[in-house]
Amino acid sequence: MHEQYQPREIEAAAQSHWEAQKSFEVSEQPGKDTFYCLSMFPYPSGKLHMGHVRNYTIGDVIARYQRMLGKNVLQPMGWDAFGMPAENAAMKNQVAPAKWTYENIQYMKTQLKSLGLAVDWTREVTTCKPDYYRWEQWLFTRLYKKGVIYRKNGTVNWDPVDQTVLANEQVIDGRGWRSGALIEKREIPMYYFKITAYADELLESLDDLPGWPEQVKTMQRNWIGKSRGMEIGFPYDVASIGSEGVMKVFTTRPDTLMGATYVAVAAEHPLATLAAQGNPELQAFIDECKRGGVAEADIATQEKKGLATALRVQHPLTGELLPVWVANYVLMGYGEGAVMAVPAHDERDFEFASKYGLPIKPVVRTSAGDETPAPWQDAYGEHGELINSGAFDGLDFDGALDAMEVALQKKGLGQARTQFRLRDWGISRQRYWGCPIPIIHCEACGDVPVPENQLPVVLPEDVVPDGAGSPLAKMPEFYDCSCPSCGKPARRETDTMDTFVESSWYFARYASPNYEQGMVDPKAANHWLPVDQYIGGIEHAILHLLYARFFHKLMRDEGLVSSNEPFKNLLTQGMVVAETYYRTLPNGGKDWFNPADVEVERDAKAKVIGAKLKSDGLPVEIGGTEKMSKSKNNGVDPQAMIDAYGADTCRLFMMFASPPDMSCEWSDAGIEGANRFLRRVWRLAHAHVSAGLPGALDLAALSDEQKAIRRATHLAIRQASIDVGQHHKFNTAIAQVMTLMNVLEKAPTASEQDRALLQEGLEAVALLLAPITPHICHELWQQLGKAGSVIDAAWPTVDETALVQDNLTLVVQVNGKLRGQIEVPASASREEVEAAARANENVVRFTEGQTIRKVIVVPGKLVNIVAN
Ligand code: ANZ
Ligand code: ZN
Repeated sequence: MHEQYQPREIEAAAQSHWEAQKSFEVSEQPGKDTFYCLSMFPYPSGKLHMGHVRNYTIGDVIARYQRMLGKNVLQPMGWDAFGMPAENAAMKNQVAPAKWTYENIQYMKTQLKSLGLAVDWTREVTTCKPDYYRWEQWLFTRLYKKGVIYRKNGTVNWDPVDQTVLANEQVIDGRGWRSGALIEKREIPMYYFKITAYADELLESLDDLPGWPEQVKTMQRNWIGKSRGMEIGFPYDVASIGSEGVMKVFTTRPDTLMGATYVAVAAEHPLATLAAQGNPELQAFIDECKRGGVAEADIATQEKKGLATALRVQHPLTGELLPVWVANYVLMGYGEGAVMAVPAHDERDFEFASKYGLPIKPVVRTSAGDETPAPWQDAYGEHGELINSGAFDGLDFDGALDAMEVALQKKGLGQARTQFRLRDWGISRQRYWGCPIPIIHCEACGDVPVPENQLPVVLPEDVVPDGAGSPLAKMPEFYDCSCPSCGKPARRETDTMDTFVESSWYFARYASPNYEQGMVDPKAANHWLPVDQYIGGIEHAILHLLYARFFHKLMRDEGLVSSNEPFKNLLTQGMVVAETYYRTLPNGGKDWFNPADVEVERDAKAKVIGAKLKSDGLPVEIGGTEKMSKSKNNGVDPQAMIDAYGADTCRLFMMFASPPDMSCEWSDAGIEGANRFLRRVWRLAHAHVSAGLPGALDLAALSDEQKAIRRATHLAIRQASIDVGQHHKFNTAIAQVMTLMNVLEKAPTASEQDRALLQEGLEAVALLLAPITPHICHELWQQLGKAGSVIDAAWPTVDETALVQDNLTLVVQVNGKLRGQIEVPASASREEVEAAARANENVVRFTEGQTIRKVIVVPGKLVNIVAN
């Protein structure tokens, strides 16, 4: 054993051992408990960042711990390889997205391997490879035939200069991010997954996921947004509209019906189209609305605007004529694309009516009273007793709903309805670097799914996009084809799928990554699924997790998997944050400096009080801790840290800095500390091993002092087992090992018994740290003379007899001041403890000439003597 801790050699040796032994390759083993541990797979952006390192370390610690519990653990890894960054990089560097992506994968794979992850690399999945996306296309064609996927027109952001469709995040202040051109809304045909058909189940089965954070379930519930309400019909006023008909609205507040003072429709609503005929001003407004962004957040915050029309509809109960407005805050894609406006009780309607001088009629008594004077108050939206509502006056919310429903149903103008906020999932992207949609357009036959024997539709990999429209749409060699039904010349779809589709089922493919007869081998999939522990960032709390849950149910309904949910337990890791430093530029902007280039000054309590740039020695401002990001230039490159300290130190630092679900603050001092601790462990082990390994421990012959050491070992095992097993609190588990190390470092080594005790303690240290710092523990285990390697060792168990204490040490205070210690048998009575305390020589000295008024005994801890 080397005297010095040399992480480079140790880590290389452990990794080649695992590789040679195929330690992490797993297969289905009937009868053995399985544990499927999955970290969200990375996008191959180029290199790992600290967030990756944290995510994969957490997953690895859990996987290794479960393996030590005797389970058959699957921990796979792969690449979420399609997506826009590859196209952007391609345009910037004139290299094909495929080449860029595959090179990134190669590099990042070596980085991941250097972390020493217990990953079964034979199961690596790369979503941009045809052997993967072929099955996505296969499922697409099945679902299309079933009607779970359908085509309809959808609204997109259109860049008229680049002649391309932009994603919401590529539209900045209404302009294209590359061209700067004003963005238009366009209607184009798109393919949709009917996720709304699963809305109820997606909502309800959240209740079957006790292993998910409440916060994430709430976010999913809100996103699905089930609201109970009513569909209400407003009959056309034939005089102004020119025909008979009913305008429908969806409302969650039928109780406010008597307060409706106008109705408003979306720009795309048929009544808007009708009103615009011969009304150029209205037509211009409609065009303007259609141009705006399509992101829902924009619509919620944008200024409410509208235009009156000459059209009228009748109030369904009173027959009163209400004006029809076209308003930009009404969405075509939601409810009926029309609202009954109740300005007294709806904030958007209130703002609109105030602006355009429309009547505001309160019909609910709220905690704010019977009136709704400006400005808007949240209380106006409360439920309450009905007023100004004729026959409905005095009813409460539920009573009003029932009464309104009866009254409306009599006229055939109302029906209870549940509405979901969730929309169908539009997956068509007019992009190149994605999975081709397997559809052929034939003039005679329409949309024809590509037959199974013609799959996959392979994406050509040697294309460099130029940013002006989809390259596939300019490649006849791609789109020219013949119709699978009639054989006539036809055109292949050139849109690709949303990259969220690939990440919606990769977890199932890992079970049988090389299976060629289907999307998954049902036997393997059902053996491993559902995932026992899923780990990833909170930024995926909504879309990715919802789509993956949806896909799992789609696959279930195809008979591919038998479970209802893909992820039994979910851990959302906190962010990695670091201090930020900046100088304010003359133009008011900020110039951010990387922490590595800054020297901080600390006061005696290690609090940062100032900072200077290393290069010029002049001060910089301290900007507080923030998520590591390019924009704040506070990222720390994990590779530099691994190169400098080794993977074990980085892993230990990350796991010790905070519990996994909290944010983790990067600090140089922290990583130094982690490294120092590993060197301490090494030093003690080295000293111990150099003296020759001791014989067996003789439990019957332990002195009290020796019993205390053994007790420390087993206390550490007990606490660390609780911390890791029940709460994923790796930080406190590490603290337990540190406490144990303090004891072991001071332990005597004179006798064979002493050294046998130290051996037991060091073995416990190696086992408890093995999931966290696997390389050093691999080496320690061998050096401690253990047979087999530590990854095949079992998690240590507590010897309860070691925890029993014969004697207790109690602190003795006189008037609250520490004056000494006493040693008493663990079985001593209160009286015996008190007597021992009174007899303590310090106590005698400090109470001399005084009267003892009271003796307080805190069992197992202290005795306080009150005297004066
Ligand atoms: C009258 C009313 C009175 C409303 C009131 C609210 C408060 P959730 O809960 O999100 O489903 N709405 C309906 N369709 C709309 C559309 N296409 N675009 C914009 N807004 C629309 O919201 C349902 C409420 O949103 C409905 O209830 C409707 O306004 C509005 F005191 O109707 B309410
Ligand atoms: Zn045809």
